[in-house]
Formats: sequence, C-alpha cells, structure tokens
Amino acid sequence: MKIMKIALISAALSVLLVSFNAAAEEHLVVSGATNFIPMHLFIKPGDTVKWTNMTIHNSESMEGLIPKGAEPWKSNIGQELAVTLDVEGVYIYKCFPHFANGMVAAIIVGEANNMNQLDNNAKGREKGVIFKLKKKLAAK
Ligand SMILES: [Cu+2]
Repeated sequence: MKIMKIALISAALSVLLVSFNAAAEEHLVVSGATNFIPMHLFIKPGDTVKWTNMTIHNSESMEGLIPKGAEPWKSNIGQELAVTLDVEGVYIYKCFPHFANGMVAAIIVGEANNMNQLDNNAKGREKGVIFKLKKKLAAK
C-alpha cells in the first residue's frame, strides 16, 4: 500500500515537472553598441534569459537591485550567458565596460514587487531604466 502511494505521488510529480518545463520559455537579449535590447524584458518565473552579441560586453546583476533571495550573476566579456530566474521581481543589470554609457537594463519576472527597494538603492545610470519602467507599468 505504501509503495503504491509513493508510486502515485512520483507519477503525479513527474507530470507536474513535465508541464512546468513545457511552460518555461527562453528569451533573448541582444547587445547593441552601448545598450541592451529590449531595455525592459518581461518574463515568467522559471523562464531563462540568454544574452547574445556579447563580443565587447558582459552582463552582471547590480547589487541591491535584484529581488531578495535571488541569485546574482556576472558573465565574462564575450560570454553568451544564460540565467534562469525563479524569484519574482525586477532585476537591474549592467554591462560593466559600458555602464558609463548607460548600458543598463531590467528583467521583470512576474510582478514588479520590489520597486521601493530599487528606489532606495539606485544611485547612477540605472535610475533612467527604473524611471522608464515605472512609466511603462503605470500605462499597463
Ligand atoms: Cu557593453
């Protein structure tokens, strides 16, 4: 009886896992000369983001500007990094070599539930990205 129960539970779990995987998507961010396209990428929890055209660029999440409990990331210059984002909220990231040129962008995973945190911690070029994101969210 116990074995039967375990078999049933594991069957149910594998169905769940398959449907979860089927729903997850991969999204592309393309690097321009000194910008990421799109500036604001809206995705679902569990989706993956991949950066392309990274020859002279990198991608790194900004300290204090990703949701609490989320994993930070940092790629090497030229690396076509891919990250899977599970924690809901807004993630601000930059290209280190072109940060001074304003090469900053945002990924919004599910609900943008950490806008106060962003306002409190934003110091430099990321402020413009956050400002434009607020306008976009208000228009939704
Ligand atoms: Cu760059």
